[in-house]
Amino acid sequence: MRTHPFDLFAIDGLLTDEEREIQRTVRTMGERELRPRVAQWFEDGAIPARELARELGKLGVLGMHLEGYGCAGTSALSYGLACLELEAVDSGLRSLVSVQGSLTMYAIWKYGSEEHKQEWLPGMAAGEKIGCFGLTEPDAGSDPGSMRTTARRDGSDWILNGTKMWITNGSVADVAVVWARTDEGVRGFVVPTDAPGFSAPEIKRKLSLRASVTSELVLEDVRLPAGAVLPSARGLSGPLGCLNEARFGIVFGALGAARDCLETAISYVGDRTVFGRALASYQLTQQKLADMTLELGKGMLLALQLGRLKDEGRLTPEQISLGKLNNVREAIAIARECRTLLGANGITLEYPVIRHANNLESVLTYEGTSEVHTLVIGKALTGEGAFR
Ligand code: TGC
Ligand code: FAD
Repeated sequence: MRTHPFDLFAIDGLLTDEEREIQRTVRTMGERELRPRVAQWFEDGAIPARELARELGKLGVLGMHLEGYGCAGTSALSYGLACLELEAVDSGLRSLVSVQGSLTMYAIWKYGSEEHKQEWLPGMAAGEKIGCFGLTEPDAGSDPGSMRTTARRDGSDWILNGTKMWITNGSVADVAVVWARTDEGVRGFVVPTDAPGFSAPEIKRKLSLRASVTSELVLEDVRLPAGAVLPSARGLSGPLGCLNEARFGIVFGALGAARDCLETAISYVGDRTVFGRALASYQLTQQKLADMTLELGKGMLLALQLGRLKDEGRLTPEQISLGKLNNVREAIAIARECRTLLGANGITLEYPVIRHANNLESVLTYEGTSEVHTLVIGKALTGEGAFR
């Protein structure tokens, strides 16, 4: 008899009926509809983004933790569990959902005018419209405060110029939330992607997150009306407030990828015979499995604690950094260890493990690198900022 790693921690007992039901629904859809297709998307480096967005909209996961405007209004913890199940299939799918719901929709929902909300949120929740979030630039990633994209006034209009880099969903988006430097500090703009002067060339030749669209955003004298600015976001705290939301989803999501690797490895070592016995029967194998189970379970307990704090309105950015740093770091370690257990089979797309491991390289870097989150925690502990 085999016990599932999460059952050793009795994780299910820590969830409400509603949370378990949401998790089960997303898992079932992911396993039935997405998993059979995802290895091919990864191999091709191409996804049917519009079709996928509609399927995810129908599932109700786009902006699911937001209230009103066609959004489901679930708890944050339920959203985290949905991210976990999507990332168990592929980090690229969770990325699509994070960027749509936690970054672009959240920016509009939190900082936008009533017109912005009415215009974009219902269509985005349904997956009829796709959004992207342009913060990073070629020369400003970890340090978004050094961004060069500008927005200047021309009468009552705004004129945007600059380049954003590594933007998820960029070339398939209908709307981009673009952050730019103005005379009043950093402001956010709602940019319809058919605006003259806007283009979004796709970034090719990625070896990670291949089942996800990544693009540049090029803004050449993009003229926007006065109402395009997000009225309630001023300064860097605007975009960083959105990152808190997406990072929270990753705290859970990364564990989905890790769980999938561990489940695959446990099944594999039970079937694989080496030196006349099941690979599962060797002490070295069992030590690997036990160590990975410990890290997966501890990561889940941390995620649940952060989820409860978020639902109580008590979660701080520093706590999100704890979760993002730990859970992504452990997830990638688990993926790599599982890869060893699968031997040569571990390097093919016949199994999900190398795909997850490669994806997690991006997850380690985006939404704040491990180094950035380490420094956030360091600052919280010492009171000393060590970023510059
Ligand atoms: P600093 O001087 O500390 O702060 C500037 C202003 O922002 C406020 N603030 C925050 N507000 C909300 N949430 C947070 N987490 C915040 N952190 C800081 C701060 O209070 C201040 O406000 P005010 O009113 O006084 O002006 O900023 P800094 O320039 O020293 O930078 C701090 C640092 C390095 C932590 C920050 O810049 C950072 O997080 N860098 C990493 C950038 C990043 O994560 N980029 C992600 C881009 S999006 C993406 O990757 C999507 S991937 C696709 C997917 O999600 O699937
Ligand atoms: P850099 O900031 O140049 O960092 C390089 C190295 O230096 C890293 O190891 C970093 O940790 C380290 N470093 C930086 N500062 C310090 C310091 N003070 N002390 C010590 N070490 C330091 N961005 C968006 O805006 N929207 C998106 O939708 C989006 N999607 C993405 C999708 C993918 C697949 C990827 C890979 C990235 C995406 N990003 C997106 C960009 C992502 O957020 C950035 O790549 C990330 O913030 C790091 O920036 P950078 O790549 O410029 O690295």
